[in-house]
Amino acid sequence: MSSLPIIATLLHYARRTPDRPCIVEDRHTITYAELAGAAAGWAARFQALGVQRGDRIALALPNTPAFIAAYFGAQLAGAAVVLINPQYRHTELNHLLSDSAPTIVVATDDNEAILSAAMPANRPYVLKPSAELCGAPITDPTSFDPPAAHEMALIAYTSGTTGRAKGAVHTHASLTANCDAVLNAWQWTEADRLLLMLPLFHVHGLGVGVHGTIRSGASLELHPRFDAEIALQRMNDPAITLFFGVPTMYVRLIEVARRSEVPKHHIRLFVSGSAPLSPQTFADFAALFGQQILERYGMTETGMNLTNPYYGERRPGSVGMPFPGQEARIVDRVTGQPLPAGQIGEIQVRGPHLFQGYWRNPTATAAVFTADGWFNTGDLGFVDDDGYFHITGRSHELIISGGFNIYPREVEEVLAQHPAVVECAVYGQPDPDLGEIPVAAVVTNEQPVTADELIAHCRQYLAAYKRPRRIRFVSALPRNALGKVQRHLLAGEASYHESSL
Ligand code: MCA
Ligand code: AMP
Repeated sequence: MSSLPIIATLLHYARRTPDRPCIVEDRHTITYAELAGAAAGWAARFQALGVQRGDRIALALPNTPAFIAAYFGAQLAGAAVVLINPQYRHTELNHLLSDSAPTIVVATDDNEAILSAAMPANRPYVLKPSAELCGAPITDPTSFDPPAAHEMALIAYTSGTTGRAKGAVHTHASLTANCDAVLNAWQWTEADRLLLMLPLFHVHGLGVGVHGTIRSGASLELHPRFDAEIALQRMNDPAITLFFGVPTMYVRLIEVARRSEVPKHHIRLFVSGSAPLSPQTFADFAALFGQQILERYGMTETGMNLTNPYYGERRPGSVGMPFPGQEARIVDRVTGQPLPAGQIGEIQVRGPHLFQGYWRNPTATAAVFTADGWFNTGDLGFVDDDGYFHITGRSHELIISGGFNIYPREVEEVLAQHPAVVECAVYGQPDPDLGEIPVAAVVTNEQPVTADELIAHCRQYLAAYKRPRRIRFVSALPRNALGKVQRHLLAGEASYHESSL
């Protein structure tokens, strides 16, 4: 099974252990044979709609078994999947659809934003509530040739510093390499069941949660989204052995467990990633749940890069060491030369898990790879004397709120379209629940406008998590001698030119 695509692993288990549970959702259990059959049903449907090898199929679906079946069905038909947050609005959708140019867009019948944004060329396929749990009839998967390892499997969009999202292209080989490193490091076996409450449209939920489950022949319990109370209830089930979350989820689990009670759980591994886990949350969780959270570090372009050990010391505030088969180092940001332990520089990673490049964007791809194959993550950090990596910051202006990424420029462009806004700057402010929240400093003209109106304006054009949680009306933005806005000053000095508006 060494470098087989994940879809081929699914077909393998469907033959070998057809009746083994794969997805548990609500009161339904979907076996390996049923998921593979439904994926084949989707593949047949996509082919009937004219999908060719190498085409793109966009999925804008909520967390349902149909998402997972359509995902593997698209790959079985030879297409690459484009992941779309079903909450995206026109600004985000227009860019994603015109850039990835999918042949088909799959969305639910209530998602008006995507159904109206899809152009005739990317025909919307409307998923209506269907009698089949996985959204397609069970079909014989042996009539399809699984894709080859080098073929394109996934395009996951990740915002660039310019504010325009770029599609990170993964082949089947990079996804499999990623998955095998994770299985090995975290001792994932077919006896495991993952409580999966992360969104499937990001690499965390899909590339780690779903791929890891299928690749190890294990099972997952799928939820529409995270809810701390439901999570605590479900942890009572002895079948559940794994939980993966972003730090906000752990903050909320602690908060609810303190108010109610800590469940008697059988979870052998709690993993945190996508944003920094505070040592306080690590300690509080260990005291309450009797388990140390394993923190790891990943990226859409690379999948998983660094992990604290499964056996051995899980060091709070550290993201651990490279996964098996991968390399990581710290380099000087100017010279690109490796730095000794203790010195802060840029984190670079290398290995078979890396993406192929940005979709139709060789310039952006060239900018992030060195000649000898190292990927510049844009994250800053250092290695301590024991080889544990620590992240200290980012070289770009990303805000991570609840594990969702927000690029200031994208929000600023939308705010600037409001007739009352003269100029604005968006920056991150620490938040005990979400890690960071986006705040906008806004200079307005004489037209009266309230903070609520500006926030509502952003909600109209962008996914809700990107809306500024606070608007500061200021008389001017801090700029350096070159006229560039100094976001760090806004972030550090709450009273900067605060006006009385
Ligand atoms: C929340 N929202 C969602 C979801 N969760 N939209 C779609 N799918 C979801 N699963 C919406 C909310 O409805 C809300 O919109 C808006 O986002 C902001 O929510 P907020 O008030 O901030 O909080 P929340 O709704 O309580 O959600 C907190 C959360 C959520 C549960 C922690 O942020 C979450 O699921 N985060 C996980 C993100 C993730 O998986 N990131 C991985 C990317 P409205 O106000 O309209 O209701 S990084 C990655 O993949 C790399 C590889 C890595 O290292 O992992
Ligand atoms: P994305 O582009 O959505 O894949 O987000 C990747 C970014 O999330 C990384 O570049 C980091 O900045 C951040 N990230 C992921 N895991 C961690 C972690 N454990 N600690 C700190 N930052 C993290």
